[in-house]
This record gives sequence, C-alpha cells and structure tokens, in this order.
Amino acid sequence: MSTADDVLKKQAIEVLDRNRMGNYTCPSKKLYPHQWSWDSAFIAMGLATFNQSRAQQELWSLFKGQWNDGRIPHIIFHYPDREYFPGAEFWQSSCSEEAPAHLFTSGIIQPPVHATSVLSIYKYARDTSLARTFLSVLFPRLKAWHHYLHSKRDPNDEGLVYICHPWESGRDNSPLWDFPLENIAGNTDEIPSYERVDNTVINPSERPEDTDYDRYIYLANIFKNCRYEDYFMLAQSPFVVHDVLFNSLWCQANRDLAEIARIIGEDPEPFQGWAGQTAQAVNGKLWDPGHGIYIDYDLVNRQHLDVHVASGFTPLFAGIPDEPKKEAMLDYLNSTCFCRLGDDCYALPSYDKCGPGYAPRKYWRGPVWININWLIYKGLVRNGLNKYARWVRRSILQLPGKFGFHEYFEPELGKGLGASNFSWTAALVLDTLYDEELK
Ligand code: 2M8
Repeated sequence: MSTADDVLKKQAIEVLDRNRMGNYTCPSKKLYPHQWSWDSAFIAMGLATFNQSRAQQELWSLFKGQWNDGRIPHIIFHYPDREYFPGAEFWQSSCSEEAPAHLFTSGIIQPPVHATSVLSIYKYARDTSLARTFLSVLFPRLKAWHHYLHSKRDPNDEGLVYICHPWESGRDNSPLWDFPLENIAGNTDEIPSYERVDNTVINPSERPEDTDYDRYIYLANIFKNCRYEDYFMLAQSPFVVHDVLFNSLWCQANRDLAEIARIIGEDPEPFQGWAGQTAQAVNGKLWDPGHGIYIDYDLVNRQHLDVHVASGFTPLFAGIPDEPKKEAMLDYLNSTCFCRLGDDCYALPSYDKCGPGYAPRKYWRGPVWININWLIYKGLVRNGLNKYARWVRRSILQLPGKFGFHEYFEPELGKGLGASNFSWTAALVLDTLYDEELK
C-alpha cells in the first residue's frame, strides 16, 4: 500500500472511531446520531477490514432492533434523547405488537445489504472459527428478515419487492420520486405539525425541501396509523415502487444468504431460487432498452419512472445484466451524462447531468455518493469492465482524500457536501483499499 493510501486508511479509521456510540457506529454524530440499517451494513464491511469483533458487534447491535415479523427497521434509537427528527417519539414503534419491547425504532425499512455485509465479515475474518459461529448465530435472523421481505413486500411472488416511502429507498429526494410524490399530501391538514432539525445542522440548500419533508411525514403518519401492518400500509400508501437499487441488493443478498447457508451446512433454498427469480424480474420489468439503464416502476400510477439515476446501474453488482445490456450500460456510463473516461469530472454523479432538475449540490439529486459508487465499482469488476471500474475507484479514493470524508460531493469540482466525517464514506474507502491488499 502506498504512503498516501496508508494515510487515507488511518483517517478513515479515525472517522469510524469518532462516530462510535458504544456497540454501534452512527452515520454522523450531529446529523444522524442513531443507528441506521443500511449504513450499519456498509460500516460493518469497513470495520471488518481492521477489527472483526467490532464489525460483528455493529451488526449484532442492529439485529437487536429486529421486529418479531423479521423486519429490520430503518432506524434504531438506542439513545432516544439524541436530537433528530423524526425521532422515537414520532415513530411510536410500540404501537405495533411486532416491535421489540425494550428498544425504540422506526417502522419502515431500508435496502437489504445485511447478508452481503455478514458474508464479507466472514471472508475478511482473521479468526475464521469465530466468524463461522457469527454466521450460525445470525443466520436465523437473516432468514427471518428475508422471509419478511419475501412474504410482506412481494405478496404476489413476482420476484420484486416494493418500497412504500422514499426513505426506504435510502435516496430520499432523488428525482425518481418527483412524479410519484407530485399528487401526494396536497391537503396540509393531513400533515401533523413538525419541526425539522437537519436543516439547522447542514446548509438547507444541500438538503431536501420543506415540501419534500411534508410528503415524507404525511406518508410516515399513514403507516403509524396502520400500526406498521404491511397489509394496510400497502393498501393505503399512495407511494408504492419497484426500485432498481433495492431489488438489485435484494437479489445479491439472497445469493449471499444462500452462500452463508452452504458454509454452515444449512439449506441454501429458498434464497438461491429467490435470487434467480429477482434477476429475471429485474431484467424483464425494469430494463430500459432505449437508454441502456434500468428504471423503476411506479405501482400506484402503473407506469415506469423514466428517470436515469446512477443506481440504475447497480444490477451489475448482483450479476443481473447479460452481455448486450452490459455494453449498453457502459456506453451510457462512459458519456458526458455521467462522467466520461479521462474527462475533468468525478465518476459518478447520482443523477444524469443532462436530466431535468439536475442539482450538483443537492443531496440525492446530483452529488457523488460513495456507497452508490462502491456498488457500481464492485459491479463493474464483477462483470470484467475493468477500465471504467478503475475510473470509479479513483473517485472513491480521491474525493475523501482531497476533500475529507463527506457525506456527498460535488461531481465537477469535488467539493465536500452534507455531513463531514460520514461513516459509510470512511468504511467503503477502507473496503476499497483492502480489496487491493487482498490481491
Ligand atoms: C439519509 O436519510 C435520513 C432518513 O432516513 C435523513 O435524511 O434523515 C439517507 O441518505 C439515507 O440513505 C441514510 O441511511 C441516512 C443516514 O445516513 O440519511
């Protein structure tokens, strides 16, 4: 490893230490002081490169918040008093009998990267016998999580799981949601009064608009009134989407859970079967042949969301596209719409630069995010698209190296945006560096 990489590694570890909250790591001390579901899965992958037991503890702590029905809520409030909106008091998880009795959580979910994270801890483990025990202990929990997703979020057994809130996608104000949210919450009487905290911590121009938050709160309030019972949530939600990123991660998580089952001598079915079914459904329903990218489907308005975001390339991560699709995707990636090889830009902005409403500094509407980049980087490597993979890898390491471990970055100049010392940025830099060490 070069001296520069060594320095980066040390700084990344410092970020994760700074955000440590006992048994878990928060995404950012000021902006996000609780435990987030997919953040923790990414964080554990980074921790696994230098501290196996802390990585295991990170996920163990997350699974403490798992509900009886198997769902992993998107936020766990281990210390409910820490300032964040919407906090434990808003969600009132205790209104559901499925929620854990001694811990406050939210009631919605986030992308399922957990089996992938657990398998990566095992692969990186220095103490393999300890890691094997960890797999055995977590297997029933992961199994319950996957059964929840399959039975509740794919009730028609289509191979695609739905999301019912932009927060469930992990990309809150993505331009993807502009159309499905357009006709929601017109009547302000139906929105409980609330006060944001995020835009007092971060420059509001880099965060979602108040009108976005109105819709987030309106939807979350519907779900609370349903006591987080999925059947009613689905029936009442005006926002129901088959999302490309969520389903790509679902597909890979099932491949990884099948692998975990094989390692510990359990049955890899049904996970292997579900992964195949999802890959087929993503190709069948979500591929946009005109543009060389995968697109979401809006189940309420029964139409595709013709919006091209970087996460539309994440099926590469799960080995979903065939050769012609891969070529078409590479052509689109390697263009001025995203970031062409050798051009003066950072690969990849979260949204097509030529798309309407592209905003290079506004949260999920343009800036570069390290987790999406990392998924695409891994996907490109998996598919042998090495030249462009190195181009994305360069951004993953250069952006935090030059500008600090920010939450997101401006795609042309690289300026750091959102929270500083952001955990998954640090964790995925560590994973990217470690990947090289393993070679
Ligand atoms: C952001 O979302 C939360 C709500 O869940 C927020 O804005 O308060 C998203 O970037 C999400 O993907 C992430 O998990 C979370 C914590 O980093 O922050």
